[in-house]
Amino acid sequence: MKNTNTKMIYEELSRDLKNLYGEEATLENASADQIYSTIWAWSLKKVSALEKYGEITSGRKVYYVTIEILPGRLLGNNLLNLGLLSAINIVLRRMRYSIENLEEMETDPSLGNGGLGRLGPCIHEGATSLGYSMECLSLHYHYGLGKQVFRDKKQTFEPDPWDLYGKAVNTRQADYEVELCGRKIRPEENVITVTGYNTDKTNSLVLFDTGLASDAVIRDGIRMDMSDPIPALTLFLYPDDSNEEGRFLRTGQEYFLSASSIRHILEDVEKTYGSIDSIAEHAVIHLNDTHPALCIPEMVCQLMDRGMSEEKSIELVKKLFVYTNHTILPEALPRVPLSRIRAVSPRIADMITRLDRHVREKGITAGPVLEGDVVNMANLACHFSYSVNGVAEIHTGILKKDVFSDMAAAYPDKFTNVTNGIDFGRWLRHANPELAWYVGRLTGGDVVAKPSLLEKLLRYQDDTAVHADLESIKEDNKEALAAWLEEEKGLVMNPKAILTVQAKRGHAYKRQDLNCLYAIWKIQEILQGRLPATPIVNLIAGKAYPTYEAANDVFHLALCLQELTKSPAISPWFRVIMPDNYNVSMAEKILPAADISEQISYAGTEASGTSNCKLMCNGAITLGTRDGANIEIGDLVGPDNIFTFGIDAKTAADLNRSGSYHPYDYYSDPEIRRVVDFIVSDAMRRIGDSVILERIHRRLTTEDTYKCLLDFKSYVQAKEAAFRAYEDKDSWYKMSLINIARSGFFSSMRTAREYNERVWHLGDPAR
Ligand code: 26Q
Repeated sequence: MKNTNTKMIYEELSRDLKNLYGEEATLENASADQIYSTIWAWSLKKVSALEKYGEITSGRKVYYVTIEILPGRLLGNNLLNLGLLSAINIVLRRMRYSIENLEEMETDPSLGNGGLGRLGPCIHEGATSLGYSMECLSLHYHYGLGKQVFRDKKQTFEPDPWDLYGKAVNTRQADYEVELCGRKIRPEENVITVTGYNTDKTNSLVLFDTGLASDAVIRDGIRMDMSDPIPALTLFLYPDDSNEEGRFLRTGQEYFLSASSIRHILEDVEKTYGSIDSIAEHAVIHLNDTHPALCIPEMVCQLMDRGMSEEKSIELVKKLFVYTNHTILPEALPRVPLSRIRAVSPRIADMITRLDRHVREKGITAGPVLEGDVVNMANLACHFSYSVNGVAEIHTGILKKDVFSDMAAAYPDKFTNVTNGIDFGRWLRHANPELAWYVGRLTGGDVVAKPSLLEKLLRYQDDTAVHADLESIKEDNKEALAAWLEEEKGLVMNPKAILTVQAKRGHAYKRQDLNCLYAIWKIQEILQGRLPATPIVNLIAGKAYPTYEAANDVFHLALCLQELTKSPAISPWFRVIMPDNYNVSMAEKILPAADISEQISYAGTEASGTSNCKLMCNGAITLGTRDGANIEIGDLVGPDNIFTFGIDAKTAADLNRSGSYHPYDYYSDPEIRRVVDFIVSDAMRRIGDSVILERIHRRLTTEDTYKCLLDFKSYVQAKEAAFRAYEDKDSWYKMSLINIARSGFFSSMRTAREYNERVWHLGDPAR
């Protein structure tokens, strides 16, 4: 499979180019667009020549059902997996092109928002590389989550089409129909082949579509006429759910995903094995959070349609499902009125009632499925899955001890931790080729195939020449990022500055506002003549739900600070920058350039985090609370190689329970008051929207749900300590090296392997 023969590649591409654009076309005179299309088609030919795991009938297959999926760009990733990336680059350089430039021509589908959406493709990549049969199932949103555009320093969204990607999609009509809101729909299955690293076997990503979406229902931006859910169903991920029509549409999407997935899985098993009689030996259905939990009642109904008794169907379902929880926040543990589900599918609503009864009849009083007329989706998922897991040690602990404590008592063996992982092919080798090449040389092995090899770097931890090399790689990445930000986003970033990065969904618990409070503190320091030794760039990026006012307000504050820090009195020393439309491909540019990884959630709220792992393997040092996977990072690198601050999860939980936190007590502190009041100062009002700024001020001083003011001083201290530490380059790059060296644990191959050993039990890998 590995063909690194550049001459042959050159000849193949020349021939393909002529086939596409006529005999006159040569690689030397072709346009960038023609070369891109030729390479794209050529890479897809190579991919489709590989063998599919799905066709292998030994062992079980895992079907991973998810409402969000962020695959990122395909071209570079596939070429890397095929072992062709370096060779293609050599061929392209001869024609004065680079693969990086061509990759920019590919759209990056926004079929997800954050960690939950990216985790699927990372695990898929790891599983495929390990030889596991795994299929991801999601929806074919035409315009994704939307493209984030800042207008007047406010977040807005536009449709984000991703048709270029269409060339990689095989569309087929399903053989089955699903029934939704009284209509029979024959889904379209849009299939994308997924490659693994260094393997000639592939898996699939299947995106279901109704085939009935209509642009005619789109109003301005991403607003839609949702009176009829069918034409709107697969247009956008997370349509506005601030009214009942929107909530109904979301439930419709969730049911469409669930029903299509179950029918697809049954058909797949039937086709492969001739019947579904021993489905539990062949299939595991992995629910990525509760959005696809309606798969459970749907499966019972489908099994009964095939002649199985209700009792038997329910018992079988309990052997098929696995549920991963990604958040403990009450507002993200959905409680859906049964009447809404009934309007989407009366049959499913009835089945939920029976499933609730089934649990009660077993004498299990923990976690009712039905609470009056409300369906507790997480309880439904817990009762009928044979395994429930959290995504980091602390998170699984909180699930067991707190959120699902009654369930954990009822089913003591059900709960398992599988700490998240990331794909080192994309996040190290592809995003940071210079570092990947360098660590490959020092460790003498393929760190993508075996990330644990990175440990070998530890022997260079005191080698000052290695420190200098790491510094120069980081500088190159900052230069590249600065050039890209200037060209693509019109943002000025000093590549000589320290780069501290908080890149994640906009959410109150993630505390982008705490980061802004630091920025204000720093601005005040600078205005009083206390200048940092090295300039600082404070980068914030991410998307927030359009209707989530508090998160949108904080983004407005960050954008005001971006404006303010353009002032000549501040900009040479400190700048806030906030590029719009953060997505997978932007992350691939930002994360390799970062010095500091901001992971500042309120302790006990961030299930795991995955940007923390991506930043770690790119040599950034974590500045974080004791939360999510930060704790495991801290354990791996030791306290000298991480900057930890703030109260811990236990203290936070006690404080939440006692209700004894009053932000005003902290606001009374003159230093904190000066910082907080700056939000509503004349300087800020001139730049921003006073109504929003006042809202933020009021929230912080009267509610401060995630206790920014409590952690503020400790955050400032830790951040300042990090900046001071940066001044001693040898000790900084020693820390950086130790972080890279210990990051192998967070490989998604390890995650996939643990899922297999503890949860999926797929049997012998197919390779
Ligand atoms: C729920 C109910 C109603 C409407 C929306 C939702 C909803 C939507 C999105 C609930 C959750 C999400 C997304 C959650 C998410 O991205 N969680 C992240 O998952 C990562 C992968 O496990 C973790 O690393 C992050 O810590 C977690 O925040």
